[in-house]
Amino acid sequence: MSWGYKPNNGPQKWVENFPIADGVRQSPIDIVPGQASYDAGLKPLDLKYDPSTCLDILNNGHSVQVTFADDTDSSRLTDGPISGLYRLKQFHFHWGASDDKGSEHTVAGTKYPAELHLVHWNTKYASFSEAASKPDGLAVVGVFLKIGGENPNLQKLLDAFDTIKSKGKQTSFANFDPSTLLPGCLDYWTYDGSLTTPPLYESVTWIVCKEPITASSGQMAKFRTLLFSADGAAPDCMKTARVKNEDELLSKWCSSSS
Ligand code: B30
Ligand code: ZN
Repeated sequence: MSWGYKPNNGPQKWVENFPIADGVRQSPIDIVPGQASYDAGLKPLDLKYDPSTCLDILNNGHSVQVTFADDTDSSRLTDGPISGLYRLKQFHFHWGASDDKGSEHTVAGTKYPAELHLVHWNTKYASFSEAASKPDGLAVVGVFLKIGGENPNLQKLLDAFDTIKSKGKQTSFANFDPSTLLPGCLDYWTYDGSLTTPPLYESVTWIVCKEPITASSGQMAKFRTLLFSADGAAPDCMKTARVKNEDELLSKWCSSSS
């Protein structure tokens, strides 16, 4: 059985096939702003994205992912907490079954309805797959989505969802500028962490934007029309929240009676 988000294959079970799940720099985490230390040496992020590197949009069975050509430096991240140049490989989202949960990171316990991840790899390595397991291999920019006005830039993606409803479906997605999904202010929190899904490599410099972007409740509902399941199988709506606290409650709480 492959990994997923159900009780029988979800985050609490991942350790059985991916022992690094018990590692020391696992993501996501709860970010407690008052406990973060101010680092005057941190530079502003320098993100440059070329819309012509945008290739396609894919339902990979655990998220919706937009993939970029990464054979040149045209779409890249520099500065911020990282050194060197990291190329954009893909972005994807995590969301919940309802608007009260869905983000992976939380801010002082607050869950957002969704979280966008822009995944970049360090060009000191030869490729994404080589970088993915290295301690300084990846830099992921996380952006929270909160409920607010309809987001026209997000809508361009959502309009493609009917075509990629089930697992394995893919369609071309040309000329999309991912910087249109970034908040106006690029202030961030950063820490050394991991991939939040298998293979859970401890290879990610996390850069989590403090300012969320907005999506309407109707737009959030559109995410939940995507399916984990392939065509022909029983439809199974995709919701990819780890819901960390609930997982922990399930596994750690004991009762003195049944
Ligand atoms: S995340 O940003 O920490 N959520 C991967 C990339 C970013 C994150 C998590 C995982 C990743 O590259 N996983 C391995 C590659 N995947 C393909 C993929 O791009 O999404 C292979 C796979 O499962 O078997 Cu999924
Ligand atoms: Zn992610």
